[in-house]
Amino acid sequence: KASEAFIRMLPKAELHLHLEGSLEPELMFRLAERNGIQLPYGSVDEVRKAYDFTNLQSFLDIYYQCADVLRTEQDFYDLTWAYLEHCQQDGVVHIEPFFDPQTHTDRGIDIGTVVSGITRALRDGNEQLDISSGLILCFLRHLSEDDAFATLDLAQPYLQHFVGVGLDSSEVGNPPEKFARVFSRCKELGLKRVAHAGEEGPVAYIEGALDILDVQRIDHGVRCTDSEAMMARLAHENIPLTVCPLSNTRLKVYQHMSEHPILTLLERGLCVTVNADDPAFFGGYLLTNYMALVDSLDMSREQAARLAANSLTASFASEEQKALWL
Ligand code: ES4
Ligand code: ZN
Repeated sequence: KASEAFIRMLPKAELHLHLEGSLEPELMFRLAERNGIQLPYGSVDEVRKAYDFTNLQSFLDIYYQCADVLRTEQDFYDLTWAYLEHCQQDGVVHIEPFFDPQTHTDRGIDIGTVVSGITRALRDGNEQLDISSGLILCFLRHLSEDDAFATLDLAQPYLQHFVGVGLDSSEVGNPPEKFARVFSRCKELGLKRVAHAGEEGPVAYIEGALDILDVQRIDHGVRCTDSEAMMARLAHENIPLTVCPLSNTRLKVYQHMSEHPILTLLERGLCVTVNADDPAFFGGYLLTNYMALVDSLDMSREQAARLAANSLTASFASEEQKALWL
């Protein structure tokens, strides 16, 4: 079995992390006070008790509500910096975090405020903590494709700050096809593409993300286990899956971690990676996710090392940078 000290020292990338999902209740209260906002919760304990989810939507309802405390450039800086400190603790050397501009622009926050706060922290993280990064702009799939196009227009002045685009929020009923045109435009703009698919949604959504959105990675993708053909395709085409163990158990994709298929997929030759998704809501950062696999699935040192290497391989870092890590 792998130890925490062993996994901490493995160089790792985190490729599936929503910055808004790293908002800890303590910081949420601090920002609410700083911005003169009344929260619907009386204490940090009360907040944590509310984080008892039954599925993805029950989480998203609370997640979007919590994000309302984020108002100023400094708020987005503080949020991102707090996450970077956890990365340093966990031995993370590279991150490709998500942010959801629509969650903020729909509340009247300027996208420049959001991007500036996040990128200033990422720059400090690079200089002071030696953590490299590539930011990913996610479109909310419960909103329309026109809304996504409008968001891309708002983001136009900041495109050089993004390595790619993603697709998140309520999966079932919002298939990848809905965003075919905007993803095609993003490809023309030279952006990489990823999409949440096969978290709660069917294998057909993984297929749509690959064939219609032309994504380089699948976020979650665990429901590929429903299809032998899809597992074979993901292995053969070397499509990385950014798997989030604690997220999957907290959102009841699996009732217990012992049922999680990540190591089975690893042994079948898929490029699976470990990620925290929304650590402030799901009970832990990257190292905690790795340790959950040790505790419930008896993950070996060799498996942990392969998962860590996969995360670097699956990243959008340069081949030169990867050669230095691997
Ligand atoms: C998310 Cl776990 C998950 N799935 C889809 N969208 C999301 N946004 C934040 N966390
Ligand atoms: Zn996610």
